[in-house]
Amino acid sequence: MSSVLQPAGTDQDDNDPSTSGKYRPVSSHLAIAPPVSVVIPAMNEAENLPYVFKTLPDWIHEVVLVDGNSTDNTVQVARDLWPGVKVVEQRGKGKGDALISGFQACTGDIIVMVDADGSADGNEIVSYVSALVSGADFAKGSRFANGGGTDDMTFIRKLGNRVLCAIVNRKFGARYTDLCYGYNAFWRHCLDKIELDCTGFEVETLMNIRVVKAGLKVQEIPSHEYLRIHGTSNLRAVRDGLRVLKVILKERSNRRALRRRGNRSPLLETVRERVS
Ligand SMILES: Nc1nc2c(ncn2[C@@H]2O[C@H](COP(=O)(O)OP(=O)(O)OP(=O)(O)O)[C@@H](O)[C@H]2O)c(=O)[nH]1
Ligand SMILES: [Mg+2]
Repeated sequence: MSSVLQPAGTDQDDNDPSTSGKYRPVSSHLAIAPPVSVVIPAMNEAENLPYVFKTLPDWIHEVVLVDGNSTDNTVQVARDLWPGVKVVEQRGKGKGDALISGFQACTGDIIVMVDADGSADGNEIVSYVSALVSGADFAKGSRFANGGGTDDMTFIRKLGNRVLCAIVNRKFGARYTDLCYGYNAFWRHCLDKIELDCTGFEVETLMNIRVVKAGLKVQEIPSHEYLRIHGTSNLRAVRDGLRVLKVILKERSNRRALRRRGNRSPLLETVRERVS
């Protein structure tokens, strides 16, 4: 049998450090080598964490929980449920700020972002990871792709998401079916290309715009969003919708400015000036 046809994770040369023990089966037909980190932003989610951790696959390399100064026992519950959990105490405020801190603390090659309200099913992580190991840079969850769904969006939020998504598609040449969704995964190297710099719920929109601007390969993954189990949403449709719109307009004007400069980045300009 050719080595190419051998199933990953079996019959490998145990003396070869580049392969031995590296592949882990993640489903009945897939084994992967890259370590997967899961980042969970959590603010007062102690009651929901048991549902979140229950569905996380055991092949995950690490779980990073970013605690937004919770006043309940979110951190203790996380430690009890997942003894190796890495807890990051958030210094700033907002979901965007939490995710940026969480991404920095990750050591995996693949990073998955999962909400802590019980709305995301950890069993879907394998679909995201499959897309990434098959060639995508960014696996973007979508509740409105074929096979996805949501139990947790009001009519107004669906409408807002749809309109904002249409604007992003038109202005940035994307073909997204969902825009403001917190369940996504990507290779760590994407972070260098998208340089996140926002604090609130607009973070997902900013990521979705920047990956398309950076020319990264994006694949949508159908995902089902369940109802938040306990507690109330931290999102406020109008306030956060406006923040999303502001981000879209800002990214659009940055793009225009870049075009006016002939698509030259400031760094490239400096190098050119020095050379000439
Ligand atoms: N660390 C941290 N986590 C936050 C912050 N704001 C929101 N989160 C978390 O981000 C995730 C998403 O927030 P939600 O309030 O569920 O917002 P949403 O999913 O858009 O709204 P729902 O659909 O109503 O649940 C949850 O796990 C929150 O606990 C924050 O400021 N800091
Ligand atoms: Mg939620």
